[in-house]
Amino acid sequence: MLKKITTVASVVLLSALTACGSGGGAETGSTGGTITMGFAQVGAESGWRTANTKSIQDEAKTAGIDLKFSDAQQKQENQIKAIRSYIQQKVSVIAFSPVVETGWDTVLLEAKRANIPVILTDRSIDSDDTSLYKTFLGSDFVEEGRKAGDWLVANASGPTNVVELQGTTGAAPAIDRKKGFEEKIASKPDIKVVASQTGDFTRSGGKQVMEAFLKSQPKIDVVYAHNDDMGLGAIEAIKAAGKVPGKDIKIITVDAVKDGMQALANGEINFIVECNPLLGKQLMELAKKVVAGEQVPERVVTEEGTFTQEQAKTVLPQRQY
Ligand code: GYE
Repeated sequence: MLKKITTVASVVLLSALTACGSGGGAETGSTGGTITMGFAQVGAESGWRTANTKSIQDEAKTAGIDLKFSDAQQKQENQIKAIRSYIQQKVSVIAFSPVVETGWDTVLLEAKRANIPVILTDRSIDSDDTSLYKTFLGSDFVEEGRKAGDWLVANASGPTNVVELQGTTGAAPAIDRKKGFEEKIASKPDIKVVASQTGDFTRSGGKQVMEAFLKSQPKIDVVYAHNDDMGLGAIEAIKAAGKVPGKDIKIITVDAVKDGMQALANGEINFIVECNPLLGKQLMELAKKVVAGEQVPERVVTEEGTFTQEQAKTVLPQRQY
């Protein structure tokens, strides 16, 4: 209840700020002047998200783009409200990271009718109408899942029971990371996913679900967590159950944020697939082009790698996030 009130209040506040802001002068759009970007962020659910938000805020400043930023607390209805408020404010461009894949057509059609270009960043949407957005900048999540699966296929010996900690239900990275992983382990019938549940991409969610798995599953060999934070939560649950993470139960995660890399270097995680959150610079470049009416590629894929425990030890001191 409290959360709800805060959210509504912040949306109202957002509109109030708008009313003052629009008197301030800077005209936007392709006619020149300052570009205003409305950014509807998913939330602050993970280390990845924190780094992503910082990158967007820093790079907007560097690019001289006036950023209006909102945090939807992982709720689609909050993101829709924020997008509507950006349309009302007549921003030059709207960018957002859709919390789930479906249910965006109505609000994006409103943006299109208002002639405000939309950029998808980090996560994509599932819609037949690709005219609703100009471009999608972000990772290939299916490929990330495949990399996790490849590592397990190469490193598993004998019957291997896997428990999966899924990301937010309906979110592109949760759907795709599951898919890519399953595709790869299908080649080894010895590897079985014995339980799979969402931990909502949070540390507390990962811990809770892992506690339940440890009680209900007689034999767990591997945890596949769709992000570092859930893997870190699982580590706590494994330790509390008197087992050794990284040894008794192997852990594979996705992201490679600092806390995850630290756990990898310490031997508590076994393998991390990288997902780069530093999308701010490319996003601002795309925004400038889109507002100027220039052509942009439909899809911009982020390049990323993977890390073993040894590699984590080497790169950890230079990690930015
Ligand atoms: O992996 C996870 C975050 O959408 C790629 O969202 C992003 C994911 C990231 O909560 O940590």
